Amino acid sequence: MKKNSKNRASRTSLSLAFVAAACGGGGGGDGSSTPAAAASSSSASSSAAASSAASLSQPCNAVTASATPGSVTITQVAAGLVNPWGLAFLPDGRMLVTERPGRMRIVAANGSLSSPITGVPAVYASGQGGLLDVVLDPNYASNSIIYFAYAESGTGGSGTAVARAVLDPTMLALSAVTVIYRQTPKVSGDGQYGARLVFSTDGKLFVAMGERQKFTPAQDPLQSLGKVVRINTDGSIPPDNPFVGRSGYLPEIWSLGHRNPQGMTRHPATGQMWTAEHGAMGGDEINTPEAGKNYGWPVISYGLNYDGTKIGEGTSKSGMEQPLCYWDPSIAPGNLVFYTGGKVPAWSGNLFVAALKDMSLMRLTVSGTQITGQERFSIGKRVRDVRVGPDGWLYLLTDETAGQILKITH
Ligand SMILES: [Ca+2]
Repeated sequence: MKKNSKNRASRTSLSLAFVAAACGGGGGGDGSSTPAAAASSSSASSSAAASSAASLSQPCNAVTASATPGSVTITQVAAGLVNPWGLAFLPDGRMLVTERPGRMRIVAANGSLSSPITGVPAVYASGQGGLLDVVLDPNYASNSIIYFAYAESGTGGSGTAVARAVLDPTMLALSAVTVIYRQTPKVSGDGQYGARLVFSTDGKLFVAMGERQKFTPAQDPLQSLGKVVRINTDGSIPPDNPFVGRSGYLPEIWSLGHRNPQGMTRHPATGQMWTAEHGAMGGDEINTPEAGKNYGWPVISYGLNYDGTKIGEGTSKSGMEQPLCYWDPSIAPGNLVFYTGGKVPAWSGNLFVAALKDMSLMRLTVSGTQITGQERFSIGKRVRDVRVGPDGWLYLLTDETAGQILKITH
């Protein structure tokens, strides 16, 4: 399968009309359980407000990227995956892929799928829940350890959990499966688990988790809903975490006030984590979560509730961080990654963002922690994950029941 996707440079510049029209109607979120939009978008007014105050954020697509815009080629690498969620490249070039219903498989470079890997724990496969992200240990080549996130049932409902396991040399079985982290508390419903896993340069595991559609727990420092947490690989808490020793705070918390972060990646030069999170109706965000800081949900947001009512107190508040940029209407961001592949020099250091609802791949140009432009590539399928492959090209997972791995070349 091949098709071309033209950029929208000729249509855009700074037009607010483009902001409102390009990405369809309101409604963000992830998956079929997302409520439908009940009122018209607020993009024009919130965008205008943002541009009038330098301290506020701006729409991610306020500027159209100009560096080597143009078409990309989309090639199918593999098919037959059911709602694939997370992709990790193995040292030999094969891919370890999760499917949300609870399976994990090895995908060969030629696209052939292994049988499901045995030993994966029971997952709560409902709504947005199931088997989610997977990542290799930094020393995987010598220890064969992997980590994965999933929705787990338990007292009170369900919640995000993180397990580690050894991938057998046959690549067909997990052993020594150990749950190293559980989001607390478990709650009802099947939405907004997050969850992405990324190692820091010093070997700590960052876990980005959603607020389970419960709103205020994202601000509660005694719950891990709506938080980015930082843990050791055995699940213990690093003593230099920002809230260690502070009464009334879970010691694993790195940052607070997140809604549903389903994208997280490490900046290749600075080592800082960058996240993408779903807003409600509008208000999807890119953030760079810093130790101990509060990212505002549900007190501040650039989106509206699905019934069109205002969320919290507005778009800014003292003591709460602004996103680097936001999307309104929502694109429903999946994962994101910095381009380090070297095949397209003009993409070097650009941030690529998977978009579910918008069925696209966004290329954001970046200067420091400023988003300076956006180019949109239409994929035509819900895009869950984006990674840089060992061959230097981009690889996507499509969030479909007939899900694919796609390769993006330029
Ligand atoms: Ca925020």
